Amino acid sequence: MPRALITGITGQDGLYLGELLAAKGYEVFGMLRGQNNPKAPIVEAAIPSIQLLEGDLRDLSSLISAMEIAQPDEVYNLGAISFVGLSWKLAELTGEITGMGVLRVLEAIRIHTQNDMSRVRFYQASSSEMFGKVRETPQREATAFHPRSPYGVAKTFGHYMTVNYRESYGAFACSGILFNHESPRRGYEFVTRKVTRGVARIALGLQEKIELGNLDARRDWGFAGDYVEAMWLMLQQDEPGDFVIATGETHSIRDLLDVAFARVGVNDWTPYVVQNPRFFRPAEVDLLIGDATCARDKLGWKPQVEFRGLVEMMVTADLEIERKLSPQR
Ligand code: G4F
Repeated sequence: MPRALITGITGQDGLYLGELLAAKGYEVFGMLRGQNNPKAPIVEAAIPSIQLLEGDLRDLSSLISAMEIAQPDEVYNLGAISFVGLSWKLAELTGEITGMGVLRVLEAIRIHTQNDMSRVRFYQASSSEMFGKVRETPQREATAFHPRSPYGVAKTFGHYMTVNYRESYGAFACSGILFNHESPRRGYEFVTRKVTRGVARIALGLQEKIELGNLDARRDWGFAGDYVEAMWLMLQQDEPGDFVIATGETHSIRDLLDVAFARVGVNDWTPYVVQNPRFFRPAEVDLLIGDATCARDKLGWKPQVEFRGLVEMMVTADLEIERKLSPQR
C-alpha cells in the first residue's frame, strides 16, 4: 500500500486529493495545524480512512516528526496562506508559511531520508500567480515570472527551492504551476465562490447585492477535482518535472457573473453587483491563461470540466446549501 502525506489537508485541494489517493488504495496521512482543529471532522467525513497528524509549516521539527510517523512514499505540499488579497496584510506570515514552509518540508524530507531524497516523491503546489504581470500569453513552463503580490513572491521562492532541491540533492521534486481551480468546496473569500454564493442567496431572496472589486481581471478557471489528478500523475512519472496545469481558456469576472446569474434566470446582473474599492488590490494580475501542452503530452492529462459547467455546478451546489440553511425559502 503506498503511503502519502498531504499538508493543507483541510483545503479544497487537500480534500479532493485525499479522496483520490484513498480511492487508489493509498494510506493517506493529512497534516493539521493546532490541537482540536475545527476542520478535522470535515476531513474525516470526506476521507474516512484518513490518519491526521499534527504539524506546522513554521516548525521544522514537527515536519520531521510527521515524516517519521507517516513514512511517506509521496509528499504533497498544499499548505499555504492561499488568499492573494490577504497576503498584503499578512506579508511576513505569507512569506513564512507559503514560502519558507516549502523549504522546511524539503529539509524535513532530506533529514528523514538521510540525504537520499529520491526515496520520497515531492509535489509542490506552485501557482500561476508567479507569472503576475505576464511576459507572454499564454503562459507556459518557460515563461519568466513577475509576481505581483506577497503571495506570488512567496510561491516563486517555493518553486525555485523545489527546482533547487531537485538539482542539488537529486530529489524527485515536482512543481505543479496550477492556474485557478475552483469547486463547490472553494472558500467564500475567492471570487468564484463569492459570486456563486451571492447569486444563490439573491435568487432565494436572502441577499440584495454582491460587492466586488475589479471586474475586468481575466483568469483561466478549471475544476479542482481535475487538477488533483494532475498532481498525482506528476509523481508517477519516470522523471520529475514542472508542469503548467490549466484549461487554456480565459474569462473575466464579468463573464463569471454572466454565467452565474444566467443559471438562476437573470440576464442583466448590473442591479445586483456593486464595486467596492475595498476589494481592489494594490497590484493586480490582469490576465492569466495557461498552455498545458506539456501536461497533455507527458502526463496524458486534460481537464474534463469547462468554464460554464464549473460555474453552473457551483451555483447549483450553493442553492442547495443556502436552501438547507434557510428552509423557509
Ligand atoms: O478568486 P481570487 O481571489 O483568486 P486569485 O487572486 O486569482 O488567486 C487564486 O488563484 C491562484 C492561481 O492563479 C492561486 F494561487 C491562489 O491561491 C488563489 O487560489 O481573485 C481572482 C480575481 C482577481 O483579479 C481579483 O482582483 O478576481 C478579482 N476580484 C474582483 N472582485 C475579486 C473580487 N477577488 C476576490 N477574492 N474578491 C472580490 O470581491
